[in-house]
Parts: sequence; C-alpha cells; structure tokens
Amino acid sequence: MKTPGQPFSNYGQPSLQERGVVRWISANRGVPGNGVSWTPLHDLEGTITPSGLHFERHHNGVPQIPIDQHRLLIHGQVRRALTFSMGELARYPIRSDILFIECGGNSNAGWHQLPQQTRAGFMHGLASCSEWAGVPLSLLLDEAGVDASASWLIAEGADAAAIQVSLPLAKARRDCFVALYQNGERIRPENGYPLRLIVPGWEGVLSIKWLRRLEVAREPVMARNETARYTELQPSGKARMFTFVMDAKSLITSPSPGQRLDGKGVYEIRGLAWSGRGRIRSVEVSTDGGAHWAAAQLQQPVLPLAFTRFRTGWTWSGAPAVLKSRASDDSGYVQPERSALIAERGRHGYFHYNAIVSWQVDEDGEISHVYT
Ligand SMILES: Nc1nc2c(c(=O)[nH]1)N[C@H]1C(S)=C(S)[C@@H](COP(=O)(O)O)O[C@H]1N2
Ligand SMILES: [Mo]
Repeated sequence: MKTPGQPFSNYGQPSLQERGVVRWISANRGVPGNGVSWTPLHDLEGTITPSGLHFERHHNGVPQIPIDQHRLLIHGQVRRALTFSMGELARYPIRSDILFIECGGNSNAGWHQLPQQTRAGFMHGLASCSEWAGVPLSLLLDEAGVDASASWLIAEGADAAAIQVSLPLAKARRDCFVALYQNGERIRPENGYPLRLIVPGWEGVLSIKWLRRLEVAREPVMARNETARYTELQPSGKARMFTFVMDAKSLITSPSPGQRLDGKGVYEIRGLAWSGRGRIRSVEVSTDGGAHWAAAQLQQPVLPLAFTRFRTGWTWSGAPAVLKSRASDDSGYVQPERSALIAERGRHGYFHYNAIVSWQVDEDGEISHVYT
C-alpha cells in the first residue's frame, strides 16, 4: 500500500499467478494444423468461457483473414445471389445469444474400455459457452429469395480444409446466424474471425468458422465429414448420420480428478449442464454412486442451449464416495447411465457420448474417474 502499482495496459491479461489455467492442446501430428485444444472446465466458474480459453477444433490450422477483403457469398437456389463485405453485414440488425458450442466428438474417451484419468476439462472440454452476436440467417436468406424447391443450406469455410457441411433450411431459418462478435469483441482468429456460422445446440462442426459461402440447395452436399465422419454403426447394422442435436449432458467440475479434498467436512459440489434440445430443467446429484439422488440448485437465469451452472452442498464423512450428476431438459430427455447408452448405441460409438460421469473420492481425498 506504500508504492504505486503497475502501469495500465491496452489489453488486459489474466494474473501471472493464473498461468496454469490454459487449454490443453492435442495436435494430430500427421496432418499439419489438425487437432483440438480443450477448455479447462475444471478451473472455471459461472457459465461464460473466457474467449482465450474457448475450445478449438481445427482441420487445417487458423487462417489469417484480412477483414476488409473477406466476403460472404449466398447463392444456389435463390432469386439472386448476394455478396456481403463485413462492413455491409454489420449494418443489418444484430442480435446476441449466449450459447454453448460442443464438438460431436466431445467426451468420446467415454467409449474406451477403461475410464480415462485426466482433468475433467481435458475429457469433456470440447464444449464452451460464449455470447455470440451477429445477423440472423433468415434475414439474409429472405433477401436472397430462397426457391421453394430448396430444403438444405451448404456452408463452407475459408480455411485450407475447405470444410463443408449441410444444414436443413428449416433450422437455418429458425435460430441460426452469422456471428461477428464473441463475448463483446470481434471473434478470435481461432474461433472464426471475421465471420462464423452459429448453429445453436447442434454438433459444433456445423458452426462453420471463417464462413465464406452459403449455398441454398435441394440436397445435402454429402461431404467427407458428414459421410466418412459423424456417422456411426448401430447395433442394428445400420449407420446413423446427420445426428445433429447434442443431447443433454452434465459434469461435476469440482470436486473432480486432479483436485484433492482437504479432509472431511463441508464442500460445495459444482458443475455444468447443457442440452441441445432446450433448457436444462433439473440436475440431480448423487454422492453414493447413484443409490440416492437430490436436486441441485440451478444458477439463474437458465438459458436455452447454454451452459447452466449447478451447485449443491455436501458433507464428506471421510469415507470413499462416488459422485455423479444427471441432467434433464425441458423436452423430457434424461441423461443416461453409461450402461444404458452402450445398450442403445453399441460399441462402435465415437461421437455423441453423453453418459453420466462418475468421480470416485477415496479416503485420502484423491479423486479418480470410474465406471459404475
Ligand atoms: N472452417 C472450419 N470450420 C469449422 C471447423 C474447421 O476446421 N474449419 N471445425 C468444426 C468443428 S469440428 C468444431 S467442433 C467447431 C469448433 O469451433 P471452435 O474451434 O471455435 O471451438 O468448428 C467447426 N467449424
Ligand atoms: Mo467437432
């Protein structure tokens, strides 16, 4: 208190003492620029993911795009094709929504035979939640004049992956938008600067980053990532595809593996829940491996298609305990136990793993991931 502090800065950074709170990067060595980075959900509170910690999934690196040269093209089955500069787009009415984005491959280590031992965010953190602001697609589609014969929208990004996805037009009109802003500032390069598609509640792959082209079409494009990927063989022998919606999931972020309970006594169990179908209606927590459940408190406001924070008090006796959380959404969907998910989907799953997660607390207060 006896000397002045540090000078001001043009752009703030977290305290140096928090430098351990970072994304965990898993790069695909064979393919340059291909990989993921995970949000450290276990180190965060509240529901908004700081932009610098938003998870990343890149198929071919992060393109550096000059905002004044970038254009969005809307064409295909339309009365007239349209091209927008970013400045022109910014003159349209903008709306903002707090929404999660989750990769369809998030939590896929849950399909492994043995429970993976990593920090909670490094298994389930291909999911993040931001306030996204941009122009509703319905406005732009109406201006282009969509042909009545069209029922799909094909979106393409400007990265070297040339990734394309197909989206039903009805969804595009209902709540999709092209975003220019993330958490109040321009979208970060990693998350799609200067323009990205936002497809609320559906597989992250549909939210095309560095968006350059929207084609109104009669049929889906059947690109590699919606045929060879994002399809799964079912026990019936048929493969499912276009499994767009992300089902309800919940996760206890604290206590969680890598943290340690410091002796018996009172703790708060804290976690996140979300659903691609709508609002989280309830989250139940069990501290005895699923024998008994009690409703946790939901932090208000509970927003549709957004992270919802849940919390509940717990007195730890010092004896081994298994902690679980179970989310339900307003469509009536209830997050399944792992055994039920496997019974329904079989053993060829890779995407859409959303089973109940179990953390075991041992006598020393150490926490590990278990299957029950
Ligand atoms: N152009 C482009 N868009 C893309 C991708 C990509 O590699 N290129 N990855 C997709 C996938 S699989 C996901 S899960 C989300 C990840 O968005 P984020 O990196 O902002 O978290 O972007 C999607 N959009
Ligand atoms: Mo993804």
